[in-house]
Amino acid sequence: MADGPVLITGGAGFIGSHLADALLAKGHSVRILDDLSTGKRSNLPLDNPRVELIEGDVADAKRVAQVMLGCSAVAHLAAVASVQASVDDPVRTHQSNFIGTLNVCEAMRQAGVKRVLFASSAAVYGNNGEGESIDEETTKAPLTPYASDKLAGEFYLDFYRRQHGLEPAIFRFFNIFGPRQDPSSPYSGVISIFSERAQKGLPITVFGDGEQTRDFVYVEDLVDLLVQAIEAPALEVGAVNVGWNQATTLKQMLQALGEVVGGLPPITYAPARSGDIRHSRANNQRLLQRFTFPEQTPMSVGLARLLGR
Ligand code: NAD
Ligand code: UD2
Repeated sequence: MADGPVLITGGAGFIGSHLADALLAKGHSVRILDDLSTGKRSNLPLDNPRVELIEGDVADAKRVAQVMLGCSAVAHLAAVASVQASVDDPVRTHQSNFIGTLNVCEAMRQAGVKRVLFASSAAVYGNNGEGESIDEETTKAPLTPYASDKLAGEFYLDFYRRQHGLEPAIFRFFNIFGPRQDPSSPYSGVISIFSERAQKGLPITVFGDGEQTRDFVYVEDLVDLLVQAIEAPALEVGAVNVGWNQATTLKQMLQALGEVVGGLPPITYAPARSGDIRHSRANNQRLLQRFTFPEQTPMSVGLARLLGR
């Protein structure tokens, strides 16, 4: 791998800041481009001389071209990560979630940077494959501007691969959890919401019967895979699901949370959210073939770290 920092767009956010920590631990330098819309300076070890934080918008092509110069690789994570925000304001979120990706591709072409990781999402499958273990060939059915922008970004990265020799590693994340995930919106990740409320003793609302399942991945396990993709001598073509192929019900997750916290606040059950996916689980054969699996962080251990216990 060439010298020069790894550029992490969105590096002040939940996943990006964990990736920064992991790359620093492996001796890399990181340059972070973040508009701090949801990311925070306090997520980053800014006293480390190998960390550079540049405040800026990925939708600003000139800015992206400037920060790209001298970088060895890119992890493109910057996006409005809230699906609901994309539903409420498709035009604004498209700037970050699609134009930002195109700007990264173009800046890489100009600067001769080849390797790029892209944070795509299980949202590209929509409701397809529900109840099955979803593999990467499952028909795509983006139901929201967020999912459409992610899928379009994947196609553009593939165009730049064929046309300009970019080396994209496209990861479709399932449900990631861990410290620094923002619990402040009703549409934040369920584990971040339930953990915060359990810690504060505030009531928890389960939408539906609590038997719906998700394939939860602890953030440091995800980041281990992302570092491998940055460092791999070569990458195979095609997107890769990131999940454990494991279905955990919300009730099981709550039980684990109760054990970590030492009890749970009152739990109420409300009607399921409209359009909610009942079961989501990743077929991870491709991930297993291409990367070395980290040892899985058990849900209870991940929850304990999230709660600082
Ligand atoms: P996050 O909100 O914590 O991180 C996103 C970061 O991008 C923030 O630091 C934010 O300030 C920054 N950002 C947003 N718009 C920007 C812009 N226009 N210019 C520069 N910076 C900008 O969310 P996260 O969960 O860490 O998500 C990281 C990536 O992973 C996103 O691309 C998200 O879509 C994707 N993803 C996350 C999950 C999950 O379970 N958390 C699942 C699927 C995909
Ligand atoms: C995830 C992503 C979403 C999109 C989608 C695609 C997150 C935060 N969301 O949505 O962006 O990619 O996958 O499939 O990663 N719930 C409660 N109580 C609460 C909050 C949530 O019961 O206070 C339920 C919710 O109704 C759902 C489950 O918890 O059944 C998981 O919700 P989520 O928002 O964490 O994630 P998900 O899979 O719906």
